[in-house]
Amino acid sequence: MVKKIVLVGSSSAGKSTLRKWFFEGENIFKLLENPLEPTISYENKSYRFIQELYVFDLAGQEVDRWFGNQQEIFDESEVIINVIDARSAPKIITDYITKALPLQSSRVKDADIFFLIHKVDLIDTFQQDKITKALNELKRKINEQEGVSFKWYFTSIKPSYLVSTINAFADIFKISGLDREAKLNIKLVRLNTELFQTLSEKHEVSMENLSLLLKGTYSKIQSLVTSYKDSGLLETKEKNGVIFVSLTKRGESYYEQVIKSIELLFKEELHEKISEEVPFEEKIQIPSYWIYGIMISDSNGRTLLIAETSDNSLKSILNRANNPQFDLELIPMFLNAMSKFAEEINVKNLSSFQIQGGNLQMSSLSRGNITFTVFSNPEFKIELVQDEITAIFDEFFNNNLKYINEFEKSGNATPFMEFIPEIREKIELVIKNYVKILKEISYFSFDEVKRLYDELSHVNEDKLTLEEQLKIKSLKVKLLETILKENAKEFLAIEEDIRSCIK
Ligand SMILES: Nc1nc2c(ncn2[C@@H]2O[C@H](COP(=O)(O)OP(=O)(O)OP(=O)(O)O)[C@@H](O)[C@H]2O)c(=O)[nH]1
Ligand SMILES: [Mg+2]
Repeated sequence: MVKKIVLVGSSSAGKSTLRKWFFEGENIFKLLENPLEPTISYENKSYRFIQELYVFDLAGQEVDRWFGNQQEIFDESEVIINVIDARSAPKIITDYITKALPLQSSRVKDADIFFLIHKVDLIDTFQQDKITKALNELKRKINEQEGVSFKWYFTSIKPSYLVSTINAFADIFKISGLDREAKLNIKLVRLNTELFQTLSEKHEVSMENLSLLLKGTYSKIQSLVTSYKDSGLLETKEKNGVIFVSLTKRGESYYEQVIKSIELLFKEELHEKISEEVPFEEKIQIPSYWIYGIMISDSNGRTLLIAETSDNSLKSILNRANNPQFDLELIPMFLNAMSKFAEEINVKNLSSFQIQGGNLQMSSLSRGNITFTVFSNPEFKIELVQDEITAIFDEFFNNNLKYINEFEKSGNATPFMEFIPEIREKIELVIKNYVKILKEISYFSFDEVKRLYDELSHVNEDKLTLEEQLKIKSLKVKLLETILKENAKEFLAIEEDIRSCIK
């Protein structure tokens, strides 16, 4: 799925410069010495950066239009990056933010909005402090009045600020889930849990009201409702042309047995919704596994197989609420609803998705109707052993086609039971190998890599051939990708090339 990023802000703030530097690897000295032409209307470019990205770079001269009667330019965007000239008076900056922020609640509910106070190299620390104070004050005020917050960063492409600018982008990519291919936004998890919560409280709600209450787009809510309707958890009724949604009896018990526990899984991210009355047992000993377990399920949300790394390792992490009614077997219905959003995402013909919260990471891989989900520690860098995990799934899938076909008809999961010890063993091997890889790259420091990026940015391109210049550009972009993805393996693959350019 292509993700849309919008760069907006007043004229000459540095949007196009940032875009050229970040996505195209353009030399920072050239960008500073030979300014770009002011953008007219907007430029939209697609970049293959971690994933397929569409970047809309809007003209600053028309900023009133973008926030006025042409707001549709922001539709379907994943990330909106506002670039503000650091030389602006603090009041101008806070006014701008006050004007840009409501876009999120009014137009682009699913987008993350960030503010870059750019060209920080042109102001002194005294001015920086003034801006910081004004922004903190605004943050406090907005949070008090509307319960919303915003993220902002000082940035510059001047060499001495480059590393902190990279860190700002890394943060933006992480928060908005762009740092990984096929990563589902945590907001989708919230949408799921709030859907059940709302229906449980209000019993019957129209589709329009659901979309308003859950602050989600109509099409997203519709797709969720359809998915749970297919599983028999929700039902819809039409009255005078209006569609009303309610929980079925099964849906009610599903809410008690699963959703209430899931709400707590992503505690940090969903914190606004967590009420005090749910006892959250911090005391529960959470085993420190890399992988808690795996689950194989079908597109009807039925479980074929659950393999826990050790007894209750998966159950205890998923049921942190200690919900006595919690049922592990019902988790696949939730996974199934999630995978609906990942259907457009295709990685090597296998659709997959990943959700990462403060407590848990879920990585799924589907083939046909069957989904393989790995539940792991959020720190687990699954990409380091992705091939091995895919191989386990492929082997299971290919060796069991007959049983899988039977399961589709009968729901009989008994034949898969005997594979549990085997899968457990294989997962253990994967973890052993993972630990080995971790050791190998333990000397690895991304701060070191960022310094290398800095060195690469300093390479004097004047004496280089056009081909060599292009190579450096593409290496810079690749290097940024590995930094943002924190992928040491990918970095090691290009390290030699980079060092040869620096020499
Ligand atoms: N000192 C300094 N100058 C910068 C920096 N980033 C960009 N600039 C300069 O700022 C000027 C404007 O940059 P652009 O990228 O064209 O600005 P823009 O936001 O795209 O402007 P519009 O297209 O008119 O909306 C250029 O002269 C850049 O060289 C920075 O970090 N530091
Ligand atoms: Mg521009």
